[in-house]
Amino acid sequence: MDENIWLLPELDNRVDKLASDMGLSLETAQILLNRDITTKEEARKFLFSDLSDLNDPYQMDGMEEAVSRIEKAVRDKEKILVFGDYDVDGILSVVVFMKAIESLGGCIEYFIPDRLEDGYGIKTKHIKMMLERKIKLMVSVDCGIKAVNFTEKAEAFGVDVIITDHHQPGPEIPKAVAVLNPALSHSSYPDKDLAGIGVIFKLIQALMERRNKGSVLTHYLKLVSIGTIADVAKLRGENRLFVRYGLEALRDVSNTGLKNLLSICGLEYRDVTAGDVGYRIAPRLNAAGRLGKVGLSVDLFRVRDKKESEDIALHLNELNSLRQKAEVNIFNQAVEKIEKNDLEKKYKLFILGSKEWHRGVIGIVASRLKDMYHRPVMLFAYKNEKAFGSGRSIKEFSLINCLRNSSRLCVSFGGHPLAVGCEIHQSRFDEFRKEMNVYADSEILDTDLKRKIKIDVKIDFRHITPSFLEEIDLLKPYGVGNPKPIFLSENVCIASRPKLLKGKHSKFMITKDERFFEAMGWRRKDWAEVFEKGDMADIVYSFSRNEYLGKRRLNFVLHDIKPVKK
Ligand SMILES: [Mn+2]
Repeated sequence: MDENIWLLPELDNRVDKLASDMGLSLETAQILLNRDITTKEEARKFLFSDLSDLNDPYQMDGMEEAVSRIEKAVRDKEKILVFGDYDVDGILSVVVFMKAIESLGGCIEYFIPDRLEDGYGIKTKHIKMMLERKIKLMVSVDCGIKAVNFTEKAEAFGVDVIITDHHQPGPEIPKAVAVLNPALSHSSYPDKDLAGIGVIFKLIQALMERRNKGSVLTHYLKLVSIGTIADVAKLRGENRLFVRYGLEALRDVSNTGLKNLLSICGLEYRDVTAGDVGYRIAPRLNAAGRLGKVGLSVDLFRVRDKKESEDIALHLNELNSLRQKAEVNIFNQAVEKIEKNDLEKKYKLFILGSKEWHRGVIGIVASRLKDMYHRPVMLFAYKNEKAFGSGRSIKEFSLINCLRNSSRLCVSFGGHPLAVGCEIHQSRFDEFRKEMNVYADSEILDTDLKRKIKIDVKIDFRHITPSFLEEIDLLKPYGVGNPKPIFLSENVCIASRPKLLKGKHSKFMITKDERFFEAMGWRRKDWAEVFEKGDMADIVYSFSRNEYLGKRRLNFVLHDIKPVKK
């Protein structure tokens, strides 16, 4: 059994005050403090804010200019082009902006670059396409903050440009009609974490409120919530509002495409969670872009015909299955290489490659392998004497610094500490791998390779009451920046013989203080083999509440279990 490290924070000395100020349990107060919510006002906002707490869109620099220019274009029937990106954030930004402009009576078309042919972002070559399409105003979504040359040229050709983006700017900002980006250093906008679709939503909010159409905004939040989650934006501040109200609104969907999308994801008849968006919805929308058919994902929401929309949804599902199959293949081949060669004992960084692997999929697999082995992983797809790599790292190790150290061996490279991409000549691959491994060996400590579990708070079974569960529900939606709370309970008793489910999961009945709970150890059959009835243990777990025969039941999802010596 591999040993995880349990991290339990000291009980915060502000916990009593926050609990009594808010009328909350000490455990919930500690969970809030762990998320840097320290005052009564912050707690009130986090737990109880509603759509009236959305920021004024005009707090974002450039909003006034952007709104006036768009209103002019709508009035004069000028052709607007929305320029997007091939990921979910970019695709849905295009969809919501087109919908908004059309509802105002404007003319709008879209362009999304091809992932493999064009790559990310706006390039000067795109001017030709815009002139051919007789565009008068271009609005970028989820990209464009570095399109300095493009903007200058476009304006010279008589095309006005509005940039909306959330990526970090370069040294120079494009001289556009307006640049909307909360990440700009001089921006006074209170929320820096908006996804691309959050920024375009603020623009839509400004346009609608000016026409007293603010009531339509909740409809937009459905797609805004999906884009925000898919872009792994922090679910705090305004993003938390988007997601809370957006996911709620998904209970009542009228758009045919969105309905069909939920249906192929198996989400028609239940509440959608952030996890569902990440694991079910986003992969299907992304699948089209990965395989060079990004337009399908836009069409899904735009076609009126029921049958046509159904066909598109099925097609997306198929593309996603293809992608999944490719992913499983690569994953299995990689695991085989790792196990057969005993790489876990030899390397702290895994670098593997094959000419059979698809460039568009290796990143996802690298991420899964990183989670499984808890160490950085780089996978390469060989093609035409070149090796295209995609890597993912654990937070203890900066993969981009490692790559920088070997940059002379790369044709190109980029990324950040946790995720990188690069291209190298295959002839230099062995040298590259050797050098990267030497660097990783010297930088990664043995404790870095241990998985750490961040526990929120210790809890007695006696404190798990219906009113406590209601309090905990106020913390939803969970996701990036607001993880599901993790509890520790000590000296609990395993009440009956653990069961093995489907040969791979463990199921426990656990008791203390005359309370009984069912606890699941997913994919941990070893636990059912190790523990016996009557054993004492410390458990680390989160809650899972499901509806069963009309009754809500509470289960535990076990993250770890350690025996207590009698
Ligand atoms: Mn984005």
